[in-house]
Amino acid sequence: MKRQALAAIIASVFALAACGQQAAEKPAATAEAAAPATSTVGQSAAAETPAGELPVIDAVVTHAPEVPPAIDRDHPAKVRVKMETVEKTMKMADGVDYHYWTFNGDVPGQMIRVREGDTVEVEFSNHPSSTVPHNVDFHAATGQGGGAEATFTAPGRTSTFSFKALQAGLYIYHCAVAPVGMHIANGMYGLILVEPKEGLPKVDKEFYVVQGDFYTKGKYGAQGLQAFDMDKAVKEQPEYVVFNGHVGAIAGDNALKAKVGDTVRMYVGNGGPNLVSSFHVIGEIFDKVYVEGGKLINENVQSTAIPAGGAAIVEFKVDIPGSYTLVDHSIFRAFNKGALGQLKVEGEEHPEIMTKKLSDTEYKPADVPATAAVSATNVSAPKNAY
Ligand SMILES: [Cu+2]
Repeated sequence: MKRQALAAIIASVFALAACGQQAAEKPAATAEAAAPATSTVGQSAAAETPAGELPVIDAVVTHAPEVPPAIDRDHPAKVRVKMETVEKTMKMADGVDYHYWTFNGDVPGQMIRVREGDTVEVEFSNHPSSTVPHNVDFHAATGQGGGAEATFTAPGRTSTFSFKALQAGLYIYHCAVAPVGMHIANGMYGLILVEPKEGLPKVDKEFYVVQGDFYTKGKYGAQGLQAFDMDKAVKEQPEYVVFNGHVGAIAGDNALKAKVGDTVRMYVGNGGPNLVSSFHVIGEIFDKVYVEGGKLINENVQSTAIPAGGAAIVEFKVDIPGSYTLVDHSIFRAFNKGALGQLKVEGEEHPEIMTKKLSDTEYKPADVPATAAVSATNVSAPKNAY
């Protein structure tokens, strides 16, 4: 279980602001009730609570693969988010280290969850040990650089700025200091979910997964501390393509877990910097995909494209037990560069949906001499079988 920051509501501010807010919000609620289908940000803006009068809360943020809890507010708030950029060496794969640049100490950075209409106040600190300035470009923000200019921060400094989450969706955030590609390639990205005002349907399990491509001097698996290779990055030839920053971050002992009958929702981002993901879960069909993390919902999807600097929300009910493998279906990335994760599902078998192997008998087509037939005893399952 990874760290999870708990929500801390500032009670006095909340209570004071809530009183004033009820009076201020009433006209908006009435207006929306009169025309719910056509209500827009622009139409309701005039009646909204000024940012200075909003209740102030600390964001609940989580390290991957955990997801902050669903928002149960029915009103906007000023949500405070603390971000710290830290440059640190971590394990890329067995025997392979990499000097990552991170938001809040891991790749991806912590997941942030706010409500459509919230004001997000960002306190952005760059650790004194950093070698370069960092910043953050929120794709969820509207305005200059997504906040990149406002948050440009030298080592040992803290910057603050705020933005209003105008549009619901699942959005990438990333560092945008030059050379931008290098900062992203070193792991500086994460996801912010802007929940629609009406919330998202309840599900049983939620997971946070972000794909990224990494460019090391040594080839895949070359041991020791690996330096960033700018030439490979420019050529878009990564040695590693991984989920959640490290080979095996969500596989084996770290696999995601669910039970038969659960509805699973995955918030999937792609930090890039270069590759487009063909995200697929082997043995499952996405019942729903919030295409590109937006409002459009597609159904019965096998693989969904997630562009670099983009995201998607996928949902599916798990019907039978098994180990379901998450891949980038540009499949050499999965089996040769690390883009593999696992969702382990336990529960009752349902052979009416899929059986185990029921038989294994000799096959003798008419055009093959009897002596060439293969017996089951001299064939073994391939090592990479999933
Ligand atoms: Cu940076």
